[in-house]
Amino acid sequence: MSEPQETVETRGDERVDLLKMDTDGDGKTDLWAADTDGDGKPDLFQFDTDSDGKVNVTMSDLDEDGTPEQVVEGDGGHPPTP
Ligand SMILES: [Ca+2]
Ligand SMILES: [Ca+2]
Ligand SMILES: [Ca+2]
Repeated sequence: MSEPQETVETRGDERVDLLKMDTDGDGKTDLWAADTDGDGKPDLFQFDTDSDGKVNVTMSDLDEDGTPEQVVEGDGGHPPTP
């Protein structure tokens, strides 16, 4: 019943969440900014737009220029750690 999941490329495999935010104040994280290659700069961004705890939009900024190269629906194969 789940739709085929698009995956995004990331710079590395070592996900570290640099930023987690609860933008709507319901107590659940809905914005993640993660560093996947250990250089301390975020390159994976995820948004839970309907606050159900599951990521709706994933963006990967492969060259870290601030503009995401890949944008997919869902978690892009990179579910956030709870
Ligand atoms: Ca929230
Ligand atoms: Ca990085
Ligand atoms: Ca969601």
